[in-house]
Amino acid sequence: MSIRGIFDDIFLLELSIAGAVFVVITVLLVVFLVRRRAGAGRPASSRADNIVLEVSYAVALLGIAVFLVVVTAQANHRQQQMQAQFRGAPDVVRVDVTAFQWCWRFQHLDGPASTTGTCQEDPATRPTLVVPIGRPVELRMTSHDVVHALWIPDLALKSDVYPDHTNSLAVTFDHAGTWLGRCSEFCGTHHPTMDFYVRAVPEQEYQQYLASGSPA
Ligand SMILES: [Cu+2]
Repeated sequence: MSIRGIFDDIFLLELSIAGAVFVVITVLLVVFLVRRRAGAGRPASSRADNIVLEVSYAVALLGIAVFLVVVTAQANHRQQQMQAQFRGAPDVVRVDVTAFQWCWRFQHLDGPASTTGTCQEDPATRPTLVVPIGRPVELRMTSHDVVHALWIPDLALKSDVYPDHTNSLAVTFDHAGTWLGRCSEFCGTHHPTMDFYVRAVPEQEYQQYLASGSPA
């Protein structure tokens, strides 16, 4: 199970519950509308309350809310455990990530490789974080100025990035690919262009990158 997998499971569960609530409410609404129209002309019920029905409804809602809180906390705990395991792995790849107005710098602790760029306008000048496939990668993130947030939408990874503080995200890339990363915290004029790439490559290519300092 990956971090993305845990996220997908919880999202699907919550979507299913939301969908079921929508269907139940819609069906009840239609049923009562049809019944009311069929009985048009009859006086409306003078009954002011229905304690059993109202209490049952409140208990059902409370039950759903408690269930969602518990399963979400459990999923969060599983993610934290997975991240702790990645951070403690002997072959973990550590990268210092610095956010600044308005781009990113990635400094590999395994070697001299450091990547930055100009995020604005031209995609060719965006920085690319190169990581190996199959090894845990820990991103240790801080900001040079204001609050930013690192977000890789396709991998369901997101973390705030603060000045004078280091946040950590750990993840394993199990296949080769390139993903778009963004800043998801409004941080000033060029916030919308603060994009970067993450590229997962085989170990040998990663070692070449570390030695040369530039993506092959
Ligand atoms: Cu931003």
